[in-house]
Parts: sequence; structure tokens; C-alpha cells
Amino acid sequence: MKNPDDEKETICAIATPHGEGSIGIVRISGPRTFKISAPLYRGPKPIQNMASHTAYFGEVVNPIDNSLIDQALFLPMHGPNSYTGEDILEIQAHGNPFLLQKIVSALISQGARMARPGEFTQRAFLSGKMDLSQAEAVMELISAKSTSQHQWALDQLKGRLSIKIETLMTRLLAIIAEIEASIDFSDQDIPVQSGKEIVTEIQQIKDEIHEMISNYDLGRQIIEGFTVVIAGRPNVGKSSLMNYFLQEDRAIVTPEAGTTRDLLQEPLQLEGLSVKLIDTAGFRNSHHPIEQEGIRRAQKAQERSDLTLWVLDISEKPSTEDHDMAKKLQPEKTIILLNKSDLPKQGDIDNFIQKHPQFKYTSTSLVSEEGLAQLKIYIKSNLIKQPEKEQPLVALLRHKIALETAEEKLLSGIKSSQNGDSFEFPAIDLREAIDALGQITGETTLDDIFDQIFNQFCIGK
Ligand SMILES: Nc1nc2c(ncn2[C@@H]2O[C@H](COP(=O)(O)OP(=O)(O)O)[C@@H](O)[C@H]2O)c(=O)[nH]1
Ligand SMILES: [Mg+2]
Repeated sequence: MKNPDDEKETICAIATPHGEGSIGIVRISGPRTFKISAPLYRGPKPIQNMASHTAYFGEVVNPIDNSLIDQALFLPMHGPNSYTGEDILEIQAHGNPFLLQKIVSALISQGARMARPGEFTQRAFLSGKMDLSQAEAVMELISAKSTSQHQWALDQLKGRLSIKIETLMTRLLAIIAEIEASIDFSDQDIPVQSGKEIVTEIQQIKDEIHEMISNYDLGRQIIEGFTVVIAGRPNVGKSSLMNYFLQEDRAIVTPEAGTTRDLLQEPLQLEGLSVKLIDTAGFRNSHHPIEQEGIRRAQKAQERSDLTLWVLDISEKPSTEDHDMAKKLQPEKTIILLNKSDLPKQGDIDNFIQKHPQFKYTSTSLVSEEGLAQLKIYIKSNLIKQPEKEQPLVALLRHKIALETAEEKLLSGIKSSQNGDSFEFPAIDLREAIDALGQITGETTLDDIFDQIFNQFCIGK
């Protein structure tokens, strides 16, 4: 009889980034992994006889002419105990794209096929090694650039979201079973008492889904990074603050007002968060067209940002522009820095603070560095306001949309269930809610969505 595995092709790809490095890895996965790679290996033991998860040193040769390609470690992993669940071989050679490509060509000459982007992870999903949300977590883990993004990806990879979704689906299935049982055993509607209990349980599930949706903005910001804008009048120390955060002289700092004109944007790691920091042209009435354009851009960036650091110079009297700005800025998205605290304070600053008590203030100096370490912690707590939530953090738009559909279906179910004194449940709504949730884990996902997701991966993953 024909083995269905024979149909499945064996795939290979370079798994390490392009470029020179001390090690480069070629990965092979599929039912014919060891057969295809055997002729490439010259060493004490044939590949087929190697123990799983054990590294063997040997030579990589081109089977066509027996020429030597490299010396390498061969690491076989027998399915199903491997990333894809299939037989895998990793050839750990020297990190040179030219010779790694030679190994790949030799494998292809023996019957392997080049892997498509994400195909190894797709196979892991198809063999039940991970669900769809975990496969997505692998991608986020590869691209994580901050502690919080890294933590989120690990949580999701370990199945925090999957477990939650599975639990909700099981609870909904139990309700459907209960509804069907009560319909089977009576020729009437559902008894009022159990009807009420069912509504309460659906309501509870709906609330939990709603809480997950409401965390999405935070989840997205953790993945994509927060935007923090430094704003204020000219010469207050905005560019000095930017340079302090970046630990380099990125922005030009001069005693001359109006030095910074265009937006300066730099990525930054701040207390474990990814932040895009933007230094702006100082707000003032200017007749210079370049400066005016800079100020317009600064305002736009500030309006779109997650947080504004508004810098005041305490050695100078606040101006009418400062009072105008106080009216424009949203206090909950602003921290006012009372900067140049090393210099003598202008009494008017205290009046300003009294006049605008809705803002949060903190004292800083870029000369003495007073208040700067605390400022970082303060910025973080202003970006992430909620304490750690019980529900897993939803960060991908695909998941949010699925949750919204589920919530909508449950709401419509609840609405149409109350029918005077009796209860009648449209189980179809509950089933559709289950379907929507199943899209997150991949249980009910359509093929073209799979392709979309795995196509975003790099080749070799
Ligand atoms: N004494 C003192 N001077 C500062 C402080 N921060 C910035 N300055 C000086 O103020 C001037 C303007 O700084 P800059 O960062 O270019 O301000 P920007 O126009 O707001 O970007 C420069 O001469 C800085 O050295 C501070 O905390 N204390
Ligand atoms: Mg500046």
C-alpha cells in the first residue's frame, strides 16, 4: 500500500540570516530527510543510524562529484519529537551564504524542495505541534525588540491565549448541549430557571471576551511600540533630553532658539518598552516658513502620540504660548518637565503650576541629571496605566476581529433569547461565536488565511 507520507515533499532552506557568521544552518524536514541527506555526509556513521537529538561531526560533500563543501555538525531529530513533527536534520556548517547555498543545491539534487516562507512552522501547525496563535507567536518572538514584546510572544507561544480561547469554546459547547437537552426532553421552551442561568453564563463569557478586546490597544502598542513626543518652546532643553535618552549627540543642541526644525525620530528601549522618541521644533510664533512648517509637523506628531513630554524652562517666565499650549494638550497624555532645575527658579513657574493643576509635573535637569532616572519609570507608568490584567493580552488585529465577531454573536443570542416569559435560544448564534473563536487557534480558519499568515515568515522558519 502507498504510504500517504510519500506524497509529502521533503523541504530544505538556510535557517540563519544571510551574511557571514561563525555558524550557518541548513534545515531539512520531511519523510525523506535522512535518505536525501545521506549522500551528503562523510563520517563514521550513516545518517540513518544516527541517534536522535545527537550532534555528529563530519564532512559535507557534493554527491554529484564527491567534492568537499565544508566540515559541519549534523543534528538529526526524529519525528514526531521535532519542531515540525517530521524527521528533521540540521546541518550546522560555517556561516557563509555561498557554501550554505551549495549544501541546499546538493539537497535539491537529491530530491528535496526549497521551503516556502514559514513552511516549517506551517508543518508544525499541521502536525498539531502548535495552534495558529502559537505559530503567530513564533513570528513575534523572532522580531521582538523589547522586553515586553518578548514576554508577550513567550506567553502566547506557551499557549496563554490558546488555553483561554479553548476554555471559552468548551463553555459555549456546554451551553449548546444544555439547550439541546432541554429541548429534547420537553416539547416546550426552556424552563425559565435554566433559561436565566444560561443567559447569565453567556453574559459572563461575553464580558470576558469584551475585556480581552478592550486590552487590544495596549497589546498593539507593546508589539508596535509607543510614540513619545518631546514638545515645548524653543531653547527649553528638548533636544538635550532626546540626546540624553539616546546616549548620543543625535540632535543639535545650541543656545540659539529655533535650532531644531524638522522632526527627529529615533527608536529607543525604555524600561523594557519599545518607544519611538520624536524631538520637535519649539512652539513659538515664527514668520520663517521653514520653522512654521516644522512647528506644524510638531503639532501633528504630538496629536498622534501616546505621550507628550512637555518641557518647560523654570529659569524663564512662562509665556502666552505656554498658556495656549496648556489649553490644547490632553493632561492624561502629557507629563510636564520642569527642566533646568539646576538654575534659579522664576517665581512665575509656581503660578503656572497653580493655574494648571490638571497636569502631572516632574522636575529635571540635563546638566545635573536630576530626576532623569525617575522620569523613565514615570514615562513607563504613564504608557502602561492598567495593572496586569487577568485576561491574556490580545495584540494582533486578526484576533481582535475574531473576538469582536464572537461578542456580536453572543449579544444577538442574548437579545433574541428573551421572549416574554419563556426562553428560546438560537443555538446558531452560539455556534457562530464558537466558529469565530476557533479562527484564533486555527480550528475553524480558512486555507487562504493560513497562507496569508505563514507568508509573513522568513524562509527557513
Ligand atoms: N542649565 C541647564 N541648561 C540646559 C538644560 N537643558 C538644556 N540646557 C541648555 O539649553 C540650551 C537649549 O537646549 P536645547 O536642547 O537645544 O533646547 P531645545 O531648543 O528645546 O531643543 C542649550 O544651551 C542647552 O545646553 C538644563 O537642564 N540645565
Ligand atoms: Mg531642539
